[in-house]
Amino acid sequence: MQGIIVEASTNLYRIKTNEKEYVATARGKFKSVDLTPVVGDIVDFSPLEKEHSIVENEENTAVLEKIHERKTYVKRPRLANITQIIFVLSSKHPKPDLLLLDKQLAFAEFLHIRPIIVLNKIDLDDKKQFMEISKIYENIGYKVIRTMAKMGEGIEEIEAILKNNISAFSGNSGVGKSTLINCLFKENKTLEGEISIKNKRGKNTTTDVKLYELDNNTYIADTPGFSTFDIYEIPYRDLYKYFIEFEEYVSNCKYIGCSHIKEEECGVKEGLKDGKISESRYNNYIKIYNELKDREDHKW
Ligand SMILES: Nc1nc2c(ncn2[C@@H]2O[C@H](COP(=O)(O)OP(=O)(O)OP(=O)(O)O)[C@@H](O)[C@H]2O)c(=O)[nH]1
Ligand SMILES: [Mg+2]
Ligand SMILES: [Zn+2]
Repeated sequence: MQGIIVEASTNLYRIKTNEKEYVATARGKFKSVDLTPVVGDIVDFSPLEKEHSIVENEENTAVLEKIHERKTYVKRPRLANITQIIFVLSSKHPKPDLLLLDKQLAFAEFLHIRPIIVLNKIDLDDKKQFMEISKIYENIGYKVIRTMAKMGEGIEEIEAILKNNISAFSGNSGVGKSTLINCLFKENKTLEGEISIKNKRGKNTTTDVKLYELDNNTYIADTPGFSTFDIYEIPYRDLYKYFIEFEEYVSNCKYIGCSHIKEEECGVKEGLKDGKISESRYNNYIKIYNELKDREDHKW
């Protein structure tokens, strides 16, 4: 049988199929191939007869047989096969952190995970600065959704984008991630009264990630957010590749291996001068580049 791991603890995995849930062990064989099952993994498993049950008080137990090839993999928190990261910013209180956003966007591109941007709390933004931010990122081709989570506004659009995906939310504390997720579960008729992410969270003492099923084939990872620590995996010379709008200008650079910072006749800098590349994005590129370079230089 085939299912998806929605929860993992020490050598115990909760697997979900369309019909029911199983609790499975992995036995020793996965250790030998240096492959530990993680939340999000699609797995093959064999259900066990009740009398062979390996877990007390569990109806459906099983043994994990095989992990399917992962489409994506995130180390912190450990998650396989997520297809989207929803980056949540608030227009005000706290103010939008575009450096963090650009860092996380680059990291998502590096991991081949689709980024979606949510600008929340637009009700507090009387100067409508969220319009500027929307424009910067929509021009590049990113999807930007504007919401007022507290009032339940804009939730349908998020719901639509989540469909048939495994998504995780990320963003600074206080931007409204929990408020958004609670709205999503409230509006979902099939889950009414059945699941409360809040209650589940209260009971959950582990820091492990879980997947919550919002709808058929639609999951949300319950995570406090993504660590930007692992962004150091990106070699600084490659960073420009993950600023997706730079690509079409790079071919105009005179020097091979142009860093797009100090060089003359740089296509990216020309794009900036012509107003095709946003100053905020370019400045954050330099900041992140220097951060990555410092880190790499100090490794030795
Ligand atoms: N005015 C306004 N307030 C909002 C909106 N959405 C959320 N809030 C409020 O912002 C505060 C923080 O929201 P949370 O959902 O707890 O934020 P979070 O991102 O989960 O924060 P952490 O769990 O600390 O990471 C709460 O008091 C919410 O009621 C909104 O659209 N407008
Ligand atoms: Mg929260
Ligand atoms: Zn250049």
